[in-house]
Amino acid sequence: LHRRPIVAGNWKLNPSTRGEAITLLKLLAANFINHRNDNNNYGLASSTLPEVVIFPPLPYLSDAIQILAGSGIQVGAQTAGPNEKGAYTGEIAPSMLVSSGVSHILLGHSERRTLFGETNEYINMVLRKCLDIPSVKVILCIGESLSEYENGLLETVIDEQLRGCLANVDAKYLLSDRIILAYEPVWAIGTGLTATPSQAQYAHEVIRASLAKYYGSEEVASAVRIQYGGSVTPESMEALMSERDVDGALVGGASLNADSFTRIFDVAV
Ligand code: G2H
Repeated sequence: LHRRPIVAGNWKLNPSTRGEAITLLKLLAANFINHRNDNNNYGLASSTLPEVVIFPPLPYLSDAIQILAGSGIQVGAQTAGPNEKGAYTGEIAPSMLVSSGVSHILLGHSERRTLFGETNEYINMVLRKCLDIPSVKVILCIGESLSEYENGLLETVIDEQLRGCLANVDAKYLLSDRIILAYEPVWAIGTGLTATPSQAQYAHEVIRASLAKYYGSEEVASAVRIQYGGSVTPESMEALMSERDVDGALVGGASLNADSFTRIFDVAV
């Protein structure tokens, strides 16, 4: 079974100014346009290349969409809320993002869970709103904390997160690639501690086993793409990608440097 690799850059709350964002976007666009030309020269069709998405802060989305047009890099939003319109000051609706040109929405990142109180139930509510909109893809993040990991709770936590976030979500959304999962062990995020490739592989197997049980379908479990996230660098990417159940990476820190992000993509090609 072939699952197309997916490499995503999560800029988080960076960079501080629009000027810096535009500089980074232009560097990315130049790198990827060159790459596409090289790959075309090697006879690689763009549909066989890994999917690439970047998630800049909301104020930079329209610059990103404009500057990256034609580069093959798609643009996503780092979060969204569960409401569609009305008196919800400060909120952002999934439909607003999609009608502004966003192709992917990141949900349930551990920073949203731990710093902003997002629960599995809340994430499930937003996820279902996103799935009502045709075509937008959701990258759903899950992963255990250090104390959960040390207490042998990885399997339990992953199962609970999947059941909670995917409650009343039809298997068709996983089969049709509208939902991509990102496994991010919280202890490896921004800490420089990457999970070893075999730790990542094991967790991805646990995720597929949970999905198979929950949906009663091996097909669902093997169709869904699972990215690894947590201090991924060009150096750590190769061994991670060689694991059978690792289908790409969700990259934070290293996505803020155009050359590092391009090198990470290259490993996934
Ligand atoms: C994990 C990851 C991207 P980093 O949060 O989502 O960030 O690569 O900086 O650990």
